[in-house]
Amino acid sequence: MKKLVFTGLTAAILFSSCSSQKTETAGTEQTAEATAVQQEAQVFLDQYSQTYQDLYTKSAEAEWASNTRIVEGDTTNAAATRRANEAFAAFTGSAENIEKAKAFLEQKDRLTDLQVKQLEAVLYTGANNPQIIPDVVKARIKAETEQTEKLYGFNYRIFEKDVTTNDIDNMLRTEKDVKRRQAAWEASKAVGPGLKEGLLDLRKLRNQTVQSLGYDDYFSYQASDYGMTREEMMDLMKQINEELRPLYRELHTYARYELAKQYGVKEVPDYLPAHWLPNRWGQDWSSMVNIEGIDLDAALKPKGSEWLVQQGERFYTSLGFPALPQTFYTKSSLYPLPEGANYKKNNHASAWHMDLDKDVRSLMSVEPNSEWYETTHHELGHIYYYMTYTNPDVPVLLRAGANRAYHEAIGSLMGLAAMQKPFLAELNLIDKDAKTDEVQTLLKEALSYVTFIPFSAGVMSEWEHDFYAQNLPADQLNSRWWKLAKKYQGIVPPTERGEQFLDPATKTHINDDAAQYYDYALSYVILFQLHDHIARNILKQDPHATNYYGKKEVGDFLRDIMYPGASADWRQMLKEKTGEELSARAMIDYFQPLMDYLKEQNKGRKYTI
Ligand code: X8Z
Ligand code: ZN
Repeated sequence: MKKLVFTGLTAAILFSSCSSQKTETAGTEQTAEATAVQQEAQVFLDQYSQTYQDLYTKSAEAEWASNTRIVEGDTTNAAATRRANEAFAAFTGSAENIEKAKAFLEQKDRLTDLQVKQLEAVLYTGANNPQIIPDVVKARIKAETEQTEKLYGFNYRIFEKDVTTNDIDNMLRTEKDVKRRQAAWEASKAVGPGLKEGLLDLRKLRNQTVQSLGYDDYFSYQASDYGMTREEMMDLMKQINEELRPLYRELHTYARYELAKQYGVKEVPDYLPAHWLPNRWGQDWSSMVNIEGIDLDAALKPKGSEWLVQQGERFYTSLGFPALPQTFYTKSSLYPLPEGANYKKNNHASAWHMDLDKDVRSLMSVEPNSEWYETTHHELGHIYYYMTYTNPDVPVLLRAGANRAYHEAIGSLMGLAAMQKPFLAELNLIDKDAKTDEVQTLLKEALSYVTFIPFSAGVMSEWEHDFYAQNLPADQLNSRWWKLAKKYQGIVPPTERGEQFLDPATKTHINDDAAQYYDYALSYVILFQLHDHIARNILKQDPHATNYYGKKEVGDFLRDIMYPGASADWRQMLKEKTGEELSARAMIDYFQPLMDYLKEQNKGRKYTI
């Protein structure tokens, strides 16, 4: 989750980890004048940061209430959230703050690198809340709160019975009857139409907001956080997609034939029907494969939900990270609501840095199965990132990831590591001596990580790009979605999905984490780079069969990455830590052994994408 990480950066400047080094300037000799400017800038930054932290905390508290307690017809939480977010916007977007930050940045050469980064963060946040157009910002805040409430207040129903999204997901993972699968899939999309008006409204408001401070559109604004234009970001997405395409093509062919067999369908379809796949959006197909000797779902069930969270924490502490603060457990909302509760909560997992200090929380609906096992590791990655960059060397305004993708990568990396056989054996979740099929294991992983790329780098990124940057017409929203799903994922809907539906809006990020889903595609690329380095150079283990457990050197490596937060330059960090530029090389290498197997399996089969 990144909902509440408002800070961001645009420039690539050398990282310096010490906030008190006010005398070091970017290359120029220290003069009395420079010292004076630095002091003045520091006074501004200190004051700004204090108010920022205070208003941020209030906004986070209000959002937390809004996301954990959604009562139909009760607008108390929503109203409080709106007020808190308006106050945050009024401050961060105030003309005075923006002008001051700009003026200081005109004297960049006299400031420290850390000051420059903070001032850029001030401008980045300000651009999302400019008070030269206060009504637009207010309207956006209102529309955002309403959209989230609509999405998470929705009553999902299958065969006239109320169900949760966990129920739908479980059904899509296990149900063999195609008709029932279709009912579950369609039920999951029923929330879309009610979100259409709000989303169109949000597009207009999000674009108008950032345009007033010079960005082309909201997608460009989000990409600028990486120091990239929207064209550069889309080129990068295209490249990642193309690099993984040969493998995806094999997986797609394999899945069509295997699923047709499984569902007893004689004629193998050219494109995968969306309701055949074990995930609402076809982004993760891993539960298609059961590996003999590794039945994680069965092993986790008797352990219970609490165990999953505690085990996640144990993994991190085994690497030398501290225990979670007690308040994490007392203040988080980690499990599904009790049956019959008269309110709802946001059911998509997220992690929150409430006060940009010690109050860290997670919002989940953990059930004891392998999907939540991975998700728990993912969320704790965000939590440990928060805890690690909350240190005296990182000013409040730079308490964010090296970039947003790093924030997503750490926990997903731990999730990957926590699924590997030697690790599972150490936890006694599988029998140490069980002979397991390595190819099947790799296939299962590919069905999670590789299948995700066409969805994230392709469908999601391109749809949002077109939506925000090209003003995709309101009567083409759903048709464009399915055109992209066919092109990138090779997936088609079970029946015609006209414009009365809005299937993209069933994905939470489209509503409340807009125009940044490429973060996840990049995070997968980065996580394989990190994993490759950890396995080969730190652990001296095969990347396919690692055991990070108890390895302090791995913890040290990750801590060094997380410690500076956004005061580090993300490109330089990657180079320094892995010896490589951003590249899908490690990911492709990892899955290379699978290619031969899949080609063999797919011999004589028809390729359609
Ligand atoms: O949204 C998430 C996390 C929260 S930041 C659970 N993820 C993406 C998704 O579910 O679509 C993790 C991987 C992809
Ligand atoms: Zn995340």
